[in-house]
Amino acid sequence: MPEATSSKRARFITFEGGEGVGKSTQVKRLLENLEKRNIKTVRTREPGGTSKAEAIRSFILQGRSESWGPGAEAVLFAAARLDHVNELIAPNLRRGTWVLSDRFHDSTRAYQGLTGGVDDKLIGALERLALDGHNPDLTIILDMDPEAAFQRVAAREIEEGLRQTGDRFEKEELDWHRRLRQAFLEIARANADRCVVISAEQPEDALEAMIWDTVSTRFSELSSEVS
Ligand code: T5A
Repeated sequence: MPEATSSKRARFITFEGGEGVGKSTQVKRLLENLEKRNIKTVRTREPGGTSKAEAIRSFILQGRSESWGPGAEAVLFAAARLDHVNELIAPNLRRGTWVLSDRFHDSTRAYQGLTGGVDDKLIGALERLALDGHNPDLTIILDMDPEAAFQRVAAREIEEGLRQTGDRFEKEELDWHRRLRQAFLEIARANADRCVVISAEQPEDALEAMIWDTVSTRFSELSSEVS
């Protein structure tokens, strides 16, 4: 990452993992914990974070790129990321604001690469292009059985009146998500200095405490901040 030698420099933390493991919930909680300690922090997400990247998000999540295949989708995610890095992540870090991102480049490697079959060379090239040296300082991978995570998402959707039953996921889909889980674990093994895997199968408060412990241990400057 450009500049960045002082122990007081702003940090870039990403959250990764499968669907419904609790990333958004914990990104919000970490933001609150940092702000309580007077650490200026922004929270963002991928795909998204800027107006151009949010437009790409809508296009992809509406299923409009599905027939293009995982290679073209990897390129779209990278295009969104390039704007996100240039317009939001890099400027905030430069001005000393910590950045928490709900998903980042590991999602492309896990979904489109390791699970979707896109060639590692293309994934690597897209990472170099979009990140331009802005690697996360820490990546928290929330890990849990996808079946249990689907139950959480189904419960939320029932609560929001979006669905009536909890049996949305077919076995084939579940197998795909099991492979996705292994992909994130493989990324963690290959990037052991950057990634920390935490079990997401625990109550929100306990998970929050474990994440805070991980972050404050990793960044010793936090222990000198007023709580
Ligand atoms: N994608 C993305 C790619 O394919 N390639 C890429 O490069 C990128 C960047 C994004 C989609 O795009 C794909 C991946 C995704 O398919 P999204 O809507 O952002 O779409 O999808 P998710 O990231 O999966 O978002 P979710 O909101 O579904 O999951 P979260 O954020 O992990 O979970 P969260 O915090 O919203 O919690 C889900 C529910 O569980 C409850 C919450 O209250 C909520 O109801 N919950 C808990 N319940 C019990 N115990 C806990 N500890 C809980 N924590 C949360």
